[in-house]
Amino acid sequence: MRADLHRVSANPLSRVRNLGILAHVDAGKTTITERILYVTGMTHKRGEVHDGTTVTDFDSQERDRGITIFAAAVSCGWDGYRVNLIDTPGHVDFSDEVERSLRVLDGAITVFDAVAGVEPQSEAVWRQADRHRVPRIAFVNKLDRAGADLDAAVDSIRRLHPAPLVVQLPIGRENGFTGVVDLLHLRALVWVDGRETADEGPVPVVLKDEARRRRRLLEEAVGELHPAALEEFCAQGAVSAQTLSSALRDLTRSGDGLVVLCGSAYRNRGIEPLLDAVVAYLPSPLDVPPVRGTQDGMARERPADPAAPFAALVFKVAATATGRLTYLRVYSGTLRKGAAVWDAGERRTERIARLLRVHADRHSEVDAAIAGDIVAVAGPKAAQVGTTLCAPGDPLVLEPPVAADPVVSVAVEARRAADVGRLASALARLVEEDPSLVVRSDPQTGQTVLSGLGELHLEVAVEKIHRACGLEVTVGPPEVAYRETVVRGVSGLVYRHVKQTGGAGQFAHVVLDVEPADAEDEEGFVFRSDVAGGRVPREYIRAVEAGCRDAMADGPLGGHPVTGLRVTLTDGATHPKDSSEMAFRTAGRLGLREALRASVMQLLEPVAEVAVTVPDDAVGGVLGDLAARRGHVVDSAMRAGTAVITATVPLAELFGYANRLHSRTQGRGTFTTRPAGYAPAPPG
Ligand SMILES: Nc1nc2c(ncn2[C@@H]2O[C@H](COP(=O)(O)OP(=O)(O)OP(=O)(O)O)[C@@H](O)[C@H]2O)c(=O)[nH]1
Ligand SMILES: [Mg+2]
Repeated sequence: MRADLHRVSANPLSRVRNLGILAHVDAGKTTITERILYVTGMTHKRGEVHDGTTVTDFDSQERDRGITIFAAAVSCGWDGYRVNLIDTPGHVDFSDEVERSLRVLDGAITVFDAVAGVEPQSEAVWRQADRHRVPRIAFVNKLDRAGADLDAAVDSIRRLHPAPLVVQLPIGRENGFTGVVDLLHLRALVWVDGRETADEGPVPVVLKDEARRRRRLLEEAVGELHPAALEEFCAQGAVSAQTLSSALRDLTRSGDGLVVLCGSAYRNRGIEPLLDAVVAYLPSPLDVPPVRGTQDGMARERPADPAAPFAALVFKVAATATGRLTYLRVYSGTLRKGAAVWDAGERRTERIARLLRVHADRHSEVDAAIAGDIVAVAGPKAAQVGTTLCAPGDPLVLEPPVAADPVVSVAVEARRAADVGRLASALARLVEEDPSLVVRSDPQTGQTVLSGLGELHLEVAVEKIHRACGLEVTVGPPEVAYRETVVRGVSGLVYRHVKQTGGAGQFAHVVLDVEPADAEDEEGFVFRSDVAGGRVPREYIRAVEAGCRDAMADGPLGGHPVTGLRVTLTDGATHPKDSSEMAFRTAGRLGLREALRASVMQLLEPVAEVAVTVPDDAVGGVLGDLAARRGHVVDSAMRAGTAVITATVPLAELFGYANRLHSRTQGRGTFTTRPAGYAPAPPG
């Protein structure tokens, strides 16, 4: 079954699959990646997460903590196809890594735990993948676990997708799970311990009826979604394996159906059929729509064609012992070693010194990369995540991934005064590698403040500095990022910005209405102009809007960003000589600032949805503790001696919760969180 990578590398684009593995924390993404590398012959030993021996969790913190923190790319060959794979982290604090990965992927395997089914973070990454329109197949993992139930897991998947199409039937349960019936070809695949590959054979007699029944259900379900399958079903009363397979490919790519497979990564069962499904159903770079970007402000499309001008998106940068590596997804054209490329972000030309095929922390040099490839390059000195590298003669700017807003901050300080400069450059490097981290200096205290997506995110960041540079860092208590919003606005606020101090004067007159925005306005700011009869020219109106955005950076309650408001410019006046865009921008800024001071404002704090899983006997204590943390229980469910309590809790109250839960439940309780937006903070 081992494929020959060299043979694969000569294959055209249709034989490339760029995919990610997505799931809730601990669903088994890294273990699946590890087994894929094993069955494709890329490794000769199966690594384990708990031993710290996997290929993709190679960072020392990942090994110590037993979780994935950084998305890692690996490449392998299967059945004549090249599979570029990104193993992503499941912990919510690292969801920005997932976002950046999703931006450059053509497809994904979403993994579910056969016992827990859909978990909070599986839902979050599912929605993330929806936003990027990434076609997916599902793998229900851990079928060997006590309590594993494929049908129940599939039922919970219906929450995410209305048409799960299960193409396998498990053979044996829990510890006795040995293989699967392939419902397309009605054959059994059984993995015997100690043997490398699956034994293929007829469907076990006891499962024959059930396999036929499920095959029929699959044919009906596919027929309902796919015209060609329906036609065959009506004409012949059945659908052939070949028709099913091509229908499943279409349904996967359109997103109308979700192919579901199952197995146990830990026991190495179900991996080969998963790879077969990846190449059969998930799209190649040629099957996804041409990438879109802008050129001189005009929208442009680029086909995934090696002969087109070169364009690639930077989705990761990493400082390594041998220098800076820039990870690229090539969307069009061909990149050769030694080529000059245009860094559209920094606006400078860079030379590609080395081109590398990525294999987690190891790399092999190649001479060229073509459209559809994921590679790392050495040479570019300043390219940032989200930047486009492109042909100097044909510059294109691809849409960058959107970085999440940081919600938690800590003050950081070098323990030794002599290390201040080193800390500053270490922080700068950190932010470069992870744009969801932000470093700023607090204007009031002069302290350096590091902000990120959660407590763990910041802890990992600080520890990284410590491990990489040997720096001792003092870290302050975590604080959340507040926001301000309008509860009751003002109308007809008049602001006149007039300056006559010799030379050209400044004149701008604006009248503003400010009111709370509708909850659906996701951006948090809506600007409209109602000015009659061209009393204010269009470019000045745009300047007023820009000025309002400036004013939203610091609100009247405590200098926090302002969100959730609608501003209407109702009137204004200009001066024939002294009016300018700058004057109107200033009027917009100072006018809105005054309007906000006159409005009734509300402080908002970030809130998280927490799902706590605890043994029955600890429920009372956990509920009391959540109430003390201003939590609101929204759901609780009991299942086989454990309870899952879902609550919304202010993020500020969740600091240190991991330790608290651990001690309250003698280590038997676990919890996960996900951001749940902002909610009014109590006064004081
Ligand atoms: N019983 C059982 N355990 C498994 C299986 N697959 C993975 N595990 C275990 O589940 C734990 C988590 O596995 P990982 O592969 O690290 O999960 P992950 O999804 O990569 O986790 P994060 O990267 O931290 O989100 C490890 O202890 C694995 O050994 C499986 O099929 N059966
Ligand atoms: Mg992992």
